[in-house]
Amino acid sequence: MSFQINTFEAYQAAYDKSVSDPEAFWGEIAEHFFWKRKWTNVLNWNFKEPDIRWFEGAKLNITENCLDRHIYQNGDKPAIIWEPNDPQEAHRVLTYKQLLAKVEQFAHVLKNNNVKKGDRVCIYLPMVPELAIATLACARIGAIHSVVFGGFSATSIADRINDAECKLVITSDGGFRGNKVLELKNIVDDALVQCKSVERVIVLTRSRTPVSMIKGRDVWWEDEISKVETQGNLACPAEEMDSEDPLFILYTSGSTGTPKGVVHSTAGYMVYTGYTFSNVFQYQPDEVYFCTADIGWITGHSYIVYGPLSQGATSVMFEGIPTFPDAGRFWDIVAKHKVNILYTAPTAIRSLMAFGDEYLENKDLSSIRKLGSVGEPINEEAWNWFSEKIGGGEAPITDTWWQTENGGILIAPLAGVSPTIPGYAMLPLPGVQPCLMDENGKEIVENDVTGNLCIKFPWPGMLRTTWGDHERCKKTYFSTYEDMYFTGDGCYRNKDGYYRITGRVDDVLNVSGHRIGTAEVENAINMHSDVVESAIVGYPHSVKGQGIYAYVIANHHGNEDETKQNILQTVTRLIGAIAKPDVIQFVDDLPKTRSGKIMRRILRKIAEGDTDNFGDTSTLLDPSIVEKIVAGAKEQK
Ligand code: 6R9
Repeated sequence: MSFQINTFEAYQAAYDKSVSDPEAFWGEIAEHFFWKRKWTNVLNWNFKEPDIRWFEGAKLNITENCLDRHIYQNGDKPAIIWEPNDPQEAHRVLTYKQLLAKVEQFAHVLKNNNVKKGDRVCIYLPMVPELAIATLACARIGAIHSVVFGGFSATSIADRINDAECKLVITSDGGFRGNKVLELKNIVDDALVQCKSVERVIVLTRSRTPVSMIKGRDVWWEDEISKVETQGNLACPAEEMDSEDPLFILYTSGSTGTPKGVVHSTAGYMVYTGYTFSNVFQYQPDEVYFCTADIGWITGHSYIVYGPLSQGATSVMFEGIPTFPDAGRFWDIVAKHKVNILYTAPTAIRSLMAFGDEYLENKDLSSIRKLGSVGEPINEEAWNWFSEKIGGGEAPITDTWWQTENGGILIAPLAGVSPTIPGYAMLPLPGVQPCLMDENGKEIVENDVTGNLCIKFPWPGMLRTTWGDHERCKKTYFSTYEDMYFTGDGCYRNKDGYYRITGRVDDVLNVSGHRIGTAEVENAINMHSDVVESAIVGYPHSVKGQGIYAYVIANHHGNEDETKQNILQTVTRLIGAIAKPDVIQFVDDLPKTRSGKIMRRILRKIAEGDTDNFGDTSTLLDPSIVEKIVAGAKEQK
C-alpha cells in the first residue's frame, strides 16, 4: 500500500480528511516510514510562540528511511545518476547499496574528526555526489548540516559559520561550473580567518586547483576515507534521533538584516518531503527523475536528497549549468539518461527559450512524462513553451509553490491528476490550509480576490525556529497576522478557487529564482568607501524574472564607470555574484518622506519605466528629487 493519490476524487477526499482530522491523516501517512519507535502524539502546536511538534515521542533516523530500508528489495537500483559539468567526463551511478556504503564510510570520517550528535557542520561543495554523501553522513550521526551554496562569497560563508558555530567545514579544492572553476577551498580559507569555532576542514579533490592545507586544521577527504578502510569496521549504525531534533539549518534572505538560519526538524520534514515528492510528481518505481536545482538551496535538499531517496527514486544530479557546452545541455541529459520527470525553474526555461529552438533539434525528448516548475512565478509564454516544446504538448506541468521555510511543496497540481492553468499553482496539497488576508488583517473568504498569502494550520515540513533567535522567527512569520504563518507572498484566487502566486509583497527580490534581500544588497553597497547611501528595488527582467536596480549616492574618486565596477566587486565579495545589481544609477538624493523613510514605491516605478503616475506623493520631503531621478533613469539601460 502506498500513500500516493492517483485520481482527482481521491485528492479531494484526502484533502477533506486532512482538514477535518489532521492527526489521523498524518498519522496514517507516517505509517509508511521506518521508525525505531512510534510517536505518542501526532501534533502539538501553537502559532503564538510558535511551538510546533510533530510525531512527538518517536525515534528515527532519516537515513534509514532514505537508504537502509531500500537495500533489501532495491539495493541495486540507481539512487543517484551523476552527470558531470563536462560531457566528455564519464557519468557516475550510485546504487542504493553503494550510496549507503559511502554514507556510512563518511559518517565514520566525521566521527573520527570529533563530530558528535548536535554539532553543526558547514558543507560548501560543488554539485558532486559527495555533496549528497556528506549531507546524509551528517544526518546518519545526528550532526546538523548547514549547506552553503557554492556561489556565496567568503564573507557570506563566515557569517553562516559563525551564526551556527560550526565545528567542521567540508569543501573541495574547487568546482566546475560551465567554463569557470570555483576556487572553493581558497574561499573557505578567506572565510575562516573570521571563524573561531571551526576545528577541522575536510577537502575533497575535484578540480585539482592548487590549495594550501593548514597543518592541524585541514585534511583530505580521500586520506580520511583510507583511514576508515584500514580501521576495517565499515558499517555505521544510524544514530537514534528524536522526532523534533534539528536535521539541518539553511540560511535564507528576508526583508531585513542578515540571512536567517531556517531550522528543519527530523520526522516532520521526512514525512512531508516523502509524501509530497511521491504525490506531486506521481513518481512510479521505474522512473528517472531530474531536478536541476543545486543542493545548496531548499529545492535540492528536499527534492534531490531527502524526498526522492525516501521514496526509493532514481535521481539525476547535474554538476553544471544549462548553457554549457551549449544551450542544448538539459536536453542531452534528458536523452542520455532517459529522464521521465524534469523539475526546473522558470528562469532556466526563459533563458533556454531565448537561445532558440535550434537547440532542440534532433534531441530525443520522448522519455519525458511529467514536468515541474519552482522558484518564482512562471509566465504564460514560458509555461506554454515548456509544455509544447519539452512536454510535446502532453506532459502535465506541475507549478510548485513553496519556500525554504516550508520544507516542501505547499500549493501545486498533482502531475496528471489535478487540472492546470498556465501560471497557476492551483490547489493546496492535503494538509495545507492557505488563506488570503486583506490589509486590515481580515481573512478574505470570497473568490476572485487578491490578498496576502497565509497558512492557518501547521504542516509537518514547516520550520520550527530560526537558529539562535526564536524571537526573529516569531516576528518574521507569526506576528503579522494572529495565529497564522505569513508567507510574504501576494496571491490571487480565481473564481474557481485556484491559486496564482503573484510575487513577494515585502522587500525580498527573486532574481533567477534566488531570494535576495534588498537590505542585504544595500548594506553591501554601503560598505564601499565612496558610497553615501543606496536603495535597491526589483524590476521586471525578461530572463531573470526580476533584475536588481540600485540607486546610489556616491562621492566619485575617478570616473563613474570605475565606481560602478568597484561597487559590483564589493557586492560580489560580500555576498556573491548572484546579488550583483543589473543597473546602477547614481543620484544626488533619494526620495524620502518627511520622517526620513525612502519611498521605494516611487523608485520601483522609475525602475519599471512607469513614470506617468506616482500616486500620492504628498508625504515627499522634496518632490524635485523625483524629477531628477526620472531624467537620470532615461539614460540607463
Ligand atoms: C522553493 C523556493 C521562496 C519564494 C516564495 C515565492 C517564490 C517559489 C514559486 C514562487 C511563484 C512558484 N516562489 N516557487 N512564486 N510560483 N511556483 O523557491 O524557496 O528560495 O525560499 O523562495 O520564491 O516568492 O516566497 P525559496
